[in-house]
Amino acid sequence: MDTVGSYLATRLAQIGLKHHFVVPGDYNLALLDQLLLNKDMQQVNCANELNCAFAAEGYARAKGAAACVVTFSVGAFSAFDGIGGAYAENLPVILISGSPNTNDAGDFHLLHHTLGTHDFHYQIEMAKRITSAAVSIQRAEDAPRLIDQAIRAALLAKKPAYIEIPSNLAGAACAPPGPISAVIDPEPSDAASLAAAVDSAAAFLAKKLKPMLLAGPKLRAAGAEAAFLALAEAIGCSVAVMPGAKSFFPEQHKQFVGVYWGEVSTLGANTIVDWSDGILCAGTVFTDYSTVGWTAQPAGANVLIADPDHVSLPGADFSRVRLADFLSALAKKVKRNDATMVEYARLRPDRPQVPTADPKAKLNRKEIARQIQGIMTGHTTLLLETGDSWFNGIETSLPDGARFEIEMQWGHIGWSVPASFGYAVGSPNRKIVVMVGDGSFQMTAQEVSQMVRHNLPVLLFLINNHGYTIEVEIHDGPYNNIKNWDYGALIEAFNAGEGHAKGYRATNGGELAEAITKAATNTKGPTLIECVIDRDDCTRELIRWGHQVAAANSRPPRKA
Ligand code: DPX
Ligand code: MG
Repeated sequence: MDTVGSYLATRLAQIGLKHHFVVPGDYNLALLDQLLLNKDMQQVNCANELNCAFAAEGYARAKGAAACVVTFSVGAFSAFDGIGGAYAENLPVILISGSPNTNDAGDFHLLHHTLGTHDFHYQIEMAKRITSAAVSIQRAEDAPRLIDQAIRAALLAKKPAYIEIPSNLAGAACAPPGPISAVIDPEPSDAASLAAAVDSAAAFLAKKLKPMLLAGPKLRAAGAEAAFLALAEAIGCSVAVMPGAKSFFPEQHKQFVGVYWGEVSTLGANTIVDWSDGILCAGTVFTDYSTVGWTAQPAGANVLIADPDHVSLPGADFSRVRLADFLSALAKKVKRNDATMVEYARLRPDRPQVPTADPKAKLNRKEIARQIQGIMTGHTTLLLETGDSWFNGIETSLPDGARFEIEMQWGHIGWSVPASFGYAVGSPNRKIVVMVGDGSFQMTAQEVSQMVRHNLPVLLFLINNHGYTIEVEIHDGPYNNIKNWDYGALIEAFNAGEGHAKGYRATNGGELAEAITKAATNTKGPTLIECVIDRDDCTRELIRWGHQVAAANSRPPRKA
């Protein structure tokens, strides 16, 4: 026989997890013991549950799925924020929470860490809103069915799942796991719907004089990057990506025309999107942010939307069509049409050449971006935190193999610190580079200490512009000022005599270059480089984008 905890551990290992992230608490201690018995997985502690959920979120970006284990209410409520992020960002993070002993409800006990009422159901009710499946195991014999059901739902939907395990059931006996195919095998497309969708899409594209492709953030979750590339090469047309899909199509590919983000696009992507008469949007998500305050949203008769399990085009809709199946089948049916590439050759702006700054001149964000560009390789994963880091980093040209992570849908400042920790645990052979603002860093800074603990050489560029600059551009006030910290000293304080973190402060280009050189030699721990710039040194793109988003946010209410 297995136990509920060992069953869960086996399933997590079988879906490819080599680690799970935890914060202990008395409701989950027996469960953590059971998970530790599984030698295929390591247990990784986090400093708090918000960071734990974000670490798992980052791990899922690297490995395709993740798990985090927290205690009841005091832990789970914090984790919910990161789980909401995983939901928004289409990442299957399994949240596991310890919960009250199964006898307590019937005994009418009041319990610690709860709301102080006899109701212990509120947590699963809350979890249901931010997961694809939420289960509570109240009898050990139900565990195999409920655990399989929750994990499968998460993997299929690429959304989180929630599993609640009472403190007295983690070690209780249950049946051993059956074949893992029951959990991981994908749902096939409906064959007839797929064929009809492909026929309609091929006819749609054939009628267009200037077709092109636009990749969106859900493309990776749908496992459709390779099929998208195949379709792009079959048509030979221009390919733009949304900001949340940067790196989902190789940027060195000759058909890559930039990041499409309305008027703040890179490489003139918007000019070709605006010119095209037939845009196949794969996994796109149009929000106020990604449409630049609703000023740039492809829609109408020229647009075909291919979602992870659905295709819609003018006058037709097809359900149960898996995106990868659709794109691969379509690639075999389309005609070559490179009109958008011919036009793009005329429209293509030169890549902005940023001149090297005088090494003694006051540091500015352009020089920071220029130097970060210089260290990008095919092994780099660049994580951009919410803030002007988005705009500073989005222009980075990614060499083949480089990856890029952004949390644009949830946009929780502070995400990048724990997420880069989780990502580094999941992908120890990649070079992890983070661009994070001072305000964001202050939210989750303590997770750097886990990078120290695990000797992870994450490289953090902390852009100290002395405040919440993006908010300054959207709507300024005294609330956008923050307390300055000595960031380099803080990082080294995490060593406490047993770590290799290094902190540097750069106020000019020369100091930055020197810090980057030193960082390259620190292979046993994180390096943080505080980059000090003026409060109003921000990108033109942030100002334009902030203006449009502010206008969208402040639309007056409609008259009744
Ligand atoms: C807030 C944002 O310093 O970056 O480049 O200076 O803007 P910039 P910082 O990290 O400041 C970030 C700040 C306060 N957003 O400008 S983007 C509101 C916000 C959020 N997430 C959470 N709370 C508030 N995005 C959790
Ligand atoms: Mg700032």
